[in-house]
Amino acid sequence: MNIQEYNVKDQATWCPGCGNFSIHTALKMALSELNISPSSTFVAFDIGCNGNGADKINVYGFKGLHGRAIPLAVGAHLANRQYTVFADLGDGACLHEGIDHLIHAVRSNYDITVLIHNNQNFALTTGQATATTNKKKSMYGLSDGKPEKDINIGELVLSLNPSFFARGYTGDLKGLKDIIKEGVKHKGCSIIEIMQACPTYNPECTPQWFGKRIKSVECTNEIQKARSNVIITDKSIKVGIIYKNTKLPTFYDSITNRKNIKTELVDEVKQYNVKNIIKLLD
Ligand SMILES: Cc1ncc(C[n+]2csc(CCOP(=O)(O)OP(=O)(O)O)c2C)c(N)n1
Ligand SMILES: [Mg+2]
Repeated sequence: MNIQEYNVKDQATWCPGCGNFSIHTALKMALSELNISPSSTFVAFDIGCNGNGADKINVYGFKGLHGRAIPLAVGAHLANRQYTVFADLGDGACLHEGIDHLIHAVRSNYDITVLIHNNQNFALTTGQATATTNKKKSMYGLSDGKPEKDINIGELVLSLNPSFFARGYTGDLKGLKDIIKEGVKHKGCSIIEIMQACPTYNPECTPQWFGKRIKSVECTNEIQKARSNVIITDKSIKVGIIYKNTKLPTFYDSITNRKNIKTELVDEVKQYNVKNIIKLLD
């Protein structure tokens, strides 16, 4: 599939140097190389700078409320599993407004790919602290830094016995594209944390800053090993397919009453004429 197929006429409005350009390009490259057409792809977008890309890629999409990209993606996929389904959201949406959805998506092992744009702040609302912001960093409304502790996305996800966790970096387009491809191919809930450059609200983390810390790591199926690999220190941020367990059944495959049924749920929806019910309510 030609990559041009996923392009739209409108140009994105992100700041120069924003990692969202890289994430969109990596997603298009991954879909193109996997030969998945725009009309077979569904992306649930969130609110934020990431979500402002909702109409900047030619796929089926839905932009929901803040923190709700994951349940939208889950619903779309359970209704029609022939689509390749993504949830695309920011660190704020994922760890604050919608953290419950991340937890349930992992424990349910829905067969979707979750792209978490981790720019370490609530960017669209001009740089408030999130659970991934460096604790000492002065942020909008919190000049002395945030009072709360951090959340490491990898540690959280690995504590839930996931089937796939990866971490990519927007400065490594090819690496990110390869990770997204593996996430799509994996049967189960693929959580991909993307370390995202944000030159406007996180200018300290320059490409040089990331360059010194980003280190690639081999995939493991040993959870303890993966747990040590997701730890972020001042010297290292490990990227790659960090953990994969191909033995866990997906949510749909665990539903006994759907066994051997060839139709999709969307094919089974009946049309009802509600006119008479509405009349009764008059
Ligand atoms: C329920 C709810 N809370 C807060 C907001 C305000 N809001 C809009 S965008 C945004 C920041 C989004 O941050 P993040 O999810 O990290 O995405 P980014 O802009 O960094 O890509 C916030 C707090 C909202 N729209 N809805
Ligand atoms: Mg953010």
